[in-house]
Amino acid sequence: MEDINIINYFLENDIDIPNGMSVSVVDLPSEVDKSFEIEKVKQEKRHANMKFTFSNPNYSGLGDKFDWALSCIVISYSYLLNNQSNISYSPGEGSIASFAKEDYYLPLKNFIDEIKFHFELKNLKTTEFIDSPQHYDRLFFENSGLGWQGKSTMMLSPGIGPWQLIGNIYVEKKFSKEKQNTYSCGSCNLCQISCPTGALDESYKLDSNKCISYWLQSPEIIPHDMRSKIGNRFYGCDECLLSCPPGQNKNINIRKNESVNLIEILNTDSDSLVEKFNWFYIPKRNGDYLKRNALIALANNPVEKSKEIFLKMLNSDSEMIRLYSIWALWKIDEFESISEFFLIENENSNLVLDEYQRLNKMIYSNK
Ligand code: B12
Ligand code: SF4
Ligand code: SF4
Repeated sequence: MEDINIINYFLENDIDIPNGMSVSVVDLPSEVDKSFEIEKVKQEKRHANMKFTFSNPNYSGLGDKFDWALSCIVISYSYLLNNQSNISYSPGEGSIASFAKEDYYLPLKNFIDEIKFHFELKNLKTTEFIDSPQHYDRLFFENSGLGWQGKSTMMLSPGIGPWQLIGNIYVEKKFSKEKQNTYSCGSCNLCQISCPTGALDESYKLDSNKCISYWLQSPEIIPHDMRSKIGNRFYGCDECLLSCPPGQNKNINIRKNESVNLIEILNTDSDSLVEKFNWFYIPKRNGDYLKRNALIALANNPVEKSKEIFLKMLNSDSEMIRLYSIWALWKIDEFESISEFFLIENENSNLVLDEYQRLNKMIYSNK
């Protein structure tokens, strides 16, 4: 019997493909193996010490993970469905990248669960991966015919561009092969020249040490030059996506990004922030990291009340918050007000003291 096409199979089995989802499939075994490439990023230290897929590249990058798997269904979710009017930002507003405006992984997970359930009823094995450290989600995207890898490293599809999240489900069933495509970015390099930090200077290679999206999720101390480049971003960065021509039809009328009131964020307790943004990747599930992001974004896009709130945050129990409050006051030219409200002699954290002394030195060496 001839293998069936995946879309026809879904139709015949009453599996509805929800709006925004694209489905394709690759035949297994595939001989696709990206372990070397992931390991190379690690060797070249472009992974900024992240764990994720870098913890075990030999496994995460391997296409033929399961002896029993005959196909891998690749599903992508184009999350920009509702066109909304564009906004530009007012002082005090921080931006959230479009993929994190709400938990867009949820519809993808739900659809994958439905497919999994269907195969389980037929006693066929399945294993799914969505944003897991165990699996490089872009692995089969090109082979499945859904699109191509752009110079921004994003997987792009015609009419959707980079605005999609990817999941995979390995199944113990064969389908007919999908058509291969020869899409490419051609001579375009708009993502490279619109990246505010130079993280994409080398085509198809991201240097995470320079990526704003990485730093806003990182538990490390954010370098000074990066803090300014973060601008008013509170979570995620969309610059290399917004500039990408194949995604422009999605761009033109969409609300550019979601915004948050940064002062409100700073006045909210850290646990409530983790609850409010529970779909974000937040190091150690500690909401102070979101306050750190808000301090940086507000210092870069201040309102009149910024000074007042930064001074208030100097009394925080968290050394991280005190450190960034000192920087924030320096950034809005209010460094000198620190000594009026804060006894630096009583500071017991060396990290905070170092930050204060470094900025102090910079001010005096510039005078
Ligand atoms: C770690 C991680 C990050 C890191 C590092 C990103 C990166 N590019 O590696 C950080 C925190 C910076 C990040 C940011 C973002 N991420 Co992220 N992230 C991941 C994660 C967990 C692992 C990625 C990984 O393994 N990278 C390893 C390196 C080796 O992969 P790579 O960059 O694709 O490398 C390939 C190319 O360099 C290629 N290559 C090398 N040379 C050449 C030459 C040519 C000619 C060609 C064609 C290719 C090529 O070979 C390599 C292997 O294939 C995945 C989820 C997952 N489990 O897979 C999500 C994932 C990649 N992220 C995703 C998203 C949405 C984002 C953001 C858009 C979020 C945002 N708005 O802030 C940004 C985009 C930044 C960017 N330009 O990539 C989506 C991307 C979907 C898509 N359409 O591609 C994923 C797949 C999550 C998901 N399940 O949907 N992310
Ligand atoms: S997410 Fe932002 S900082 Fe990172 S590569 Fe894209 S444009 Fe550059
Ligand atoms: S902006 Fe241009 S070069 Fe960059 S990923 Fe999109 S099409 Fe490719």
